[in-house]
Amino acid sequence: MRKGKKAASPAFVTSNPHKFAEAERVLKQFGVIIRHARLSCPEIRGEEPAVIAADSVRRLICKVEPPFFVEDAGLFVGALNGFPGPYSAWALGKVGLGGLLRLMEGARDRRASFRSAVALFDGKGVRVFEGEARGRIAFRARGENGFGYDPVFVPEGFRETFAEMSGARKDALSHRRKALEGMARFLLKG
Ligand code: ITT
Repeated sequence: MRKGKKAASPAFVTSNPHKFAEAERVLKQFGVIIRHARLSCPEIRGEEPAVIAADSVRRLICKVEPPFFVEDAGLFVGALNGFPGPYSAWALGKVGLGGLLRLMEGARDRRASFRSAVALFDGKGVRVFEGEARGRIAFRARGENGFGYDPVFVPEGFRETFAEMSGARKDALSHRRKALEGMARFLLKG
C-alpha cells in the first residue's frame, strides 16, 4: 500500500460500474478517493483512446464540477487490424465474446492489447494518462471475474485470462491501473 500526500477527490464520469470499481480500488492505494458521476458522455469516432478521452472530458467542462476524469478503453486485436478497438463496447453488445472468438477462428497470431486513456480536468487544464496491457486472445472464454472481454484476454506471461484472476492480480497488470497510476502521481504532486 502506497501512502502519499492527500489529493483532491476527483469524480470519475462513467456509466460502467465495473470500470468505477476498478478505479476506486486502484486509486485508494495512492490515497486518492474518488466520487462516481454516473453520466454517459457521447464519444467521438476515432482510433485513439487518448483523443477520444480528451474530447469527452472537454465536453463535460461546465457540466461537472472539477476535478473530474473520464476513461476510454478498448481491446485492440492484431489479426483484426485493431478491431474492435474504439468499437469494443458496441461489438460486445452486438456479437458478444462468441462473435470475437468466431472472427479469430483459424488465426494463429492471437496477439492483442487492452489500451486505456484517462483524461483529467483539474479546473485548469486537461491532462491525459495512458496505459497498455499486452496479451493474447484465448481459444475459449474462461473465468467469471472482471467484465467485458476479460474472459478471453490472457495477459503476457500468464496462462489465465483476466477473468480467472483476482481483482488485485488484474490490477497489477492492467491497462487501466497503468493509466490511473499516472493520474494519481500527477494529483499527488500537485
Ligand atoms: P463509459 O464510456 O461510460 O466509461 P464504457 O463501458 O462505454 O463506459 P469504454 O468505452 O471505455 O467504456 O469501454 C469500451 C468497452 O471495452 C467496455 O464496455 C468493455 O466491453 C471493454 N473493456 C474496457 N476495459 C476493459 C477491461 O478492463 N476488461 C474487459 N473489457 C474491457
